[in-house]
Amino acid sequence: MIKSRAAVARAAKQPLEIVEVDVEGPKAGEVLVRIVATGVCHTDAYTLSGADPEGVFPAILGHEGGAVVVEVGPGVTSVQPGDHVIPLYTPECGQCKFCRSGKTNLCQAIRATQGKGLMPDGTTRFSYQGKPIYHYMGTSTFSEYTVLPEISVAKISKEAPLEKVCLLGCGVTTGMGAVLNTAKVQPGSTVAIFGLGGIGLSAIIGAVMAKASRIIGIDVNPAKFEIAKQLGATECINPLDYDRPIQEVIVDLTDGGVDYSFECIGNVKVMRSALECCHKGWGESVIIGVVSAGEEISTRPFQLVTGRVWRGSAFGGVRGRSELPGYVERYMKGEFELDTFITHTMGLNDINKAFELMHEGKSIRSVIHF
Ligand code: NAD
Ligand code: AHE
Ligand code: ZN
Ligand code: ZN
Repeated sequence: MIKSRAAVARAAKQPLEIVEVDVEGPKAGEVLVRIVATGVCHTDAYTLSGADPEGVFPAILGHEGGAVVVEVGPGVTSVQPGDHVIPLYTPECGQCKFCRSGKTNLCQAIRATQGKGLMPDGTTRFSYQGKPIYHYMGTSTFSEYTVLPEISVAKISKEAPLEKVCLLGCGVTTGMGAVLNTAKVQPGSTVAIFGLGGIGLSAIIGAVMAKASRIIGIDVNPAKFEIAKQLGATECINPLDYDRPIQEVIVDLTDGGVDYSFECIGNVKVMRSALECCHKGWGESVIIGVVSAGEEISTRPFQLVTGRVWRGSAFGGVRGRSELPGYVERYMKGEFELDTFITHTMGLNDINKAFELMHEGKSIRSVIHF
């Protein structure tokens, strides 16, 4: 058992509490890692809000980390102490029906226990004053030390700065991957990106890489437009500036609609706009945003009958263990940058500030340094 500084979510809607928790060592097939840095993603705020049907408390949130392996449990062969890893909320076992399908990154080997805040053996490694604390998304990166299944770590180059590439643990990979893997945006395409936070801005980077001809950024917070343009948005629009539905505005701007759209907010009304701004006959809309329990999407089926396609993307369709190290390499070669995303850095004691900045629309990503 070791002590670890951690931000504990005691209950929904309450600020995180910084305490020293107990962490049990890794069991068979598990690894103990030291988190060097972690980003704060909107999904952490979503779960803390109480809207996540899988949200259990008390828990240690966080899923966008950069880490060093400290100890491995029996049977672990693919990593050893000292290795640098990115924790994966989408593991890759390589053996389940999903992994073998070649059609998805959604490995289901440990999905059931992960969704309940437990390790694959049905127990937790965290406790505080003798009472168990739940894991979150299989990662719990808001703790200096955390235990992960071996299939939930991607070994990366030791040269990569963990306090930056932690963002590849969720946000940046999700946005880029949704464009490059899920939608497979073609050169010359027109693209609309709804929501210019960490995910939407990463989708812009993906669209630039895919050589899209027009990249339209949409946000109700115009403070996001400057960074969006810096990263490659060709134009930015604010739905609040118009007195008609934004999908109509985009259809007019693009001679009938865009080839691809991405919803990077988590708003079912915007999901509808994102679908309906797509071009008749072929436009494809990808849902990335995560929505509260009980909410549903709607549109006229005619939208699909007439050729638009609605799909979704988790972790950008990226298979973490086999493909994420390649994203890190591409970053190291300078194919994209991460500095623009890191608008704030802070210590764990100030983690609640990171949530405030996100809700106020003042940050893209806050990175917590341990
Ligand atoms: P964020 O808070 O940084 O950014 C959201 C942006 O949306 C903000 O700029 C905000 O101003 C804008 N916005 C809010 N309401 C809007 C509206 N009605 N119209 C236009 N713009 C609006 O969030 P993020 O970290 O970028 O995450 C975005 C979404 O993606 C969240 O729902 C998050 O849970 C989800 N997410 C999904 C995956 C996945 O794998 N599918 C991964 C990461 C995040
Ligand atoms: N528990 C949530 C699931 C939310 C969700 O869709 N999560 C995304 C990752 S968001 C990262 O910021 C995901 O990967 N989903 C696939 C999965 O298996 O969870 C809910 O709403 O029920
Ligand atoms: Zn995330
Ligand atoms: Zn699998």
